[in-house]
Amino acid sequence: MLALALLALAAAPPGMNPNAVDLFERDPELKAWAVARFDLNHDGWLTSFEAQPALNFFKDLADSDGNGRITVREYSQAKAIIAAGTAELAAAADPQPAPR
Ligand SMILES: [Ca+2]
Ligand SMILES: [Ca+2]
Repeated sequence: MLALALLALAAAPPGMNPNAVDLFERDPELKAWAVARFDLNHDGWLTSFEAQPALNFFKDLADSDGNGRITVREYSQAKAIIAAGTAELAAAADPQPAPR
């Protein structure tokens, strides 16, 4: 498990946000959501690879005015949406391929 995670980190392309995992480590509620949706190998842990689409999804969801920055207000609104379970609706509009 650990070896696999390290391999994934080592193989991460340079364009990835290295803080993606940190965001979820800092916020247990957000992490629970991200692990439920984006933990591709179901090991209960998000690698940088897995956290990246989660971060991108969260940014799309949270950045309601589309200015590329997440304010504290946008962050808490996005968390409210996630908590309400309506993130699934936004996911349907996301072009990212979902597992069937
Ligand atoms: Ca995983
Ligand atoms: Ca914004």
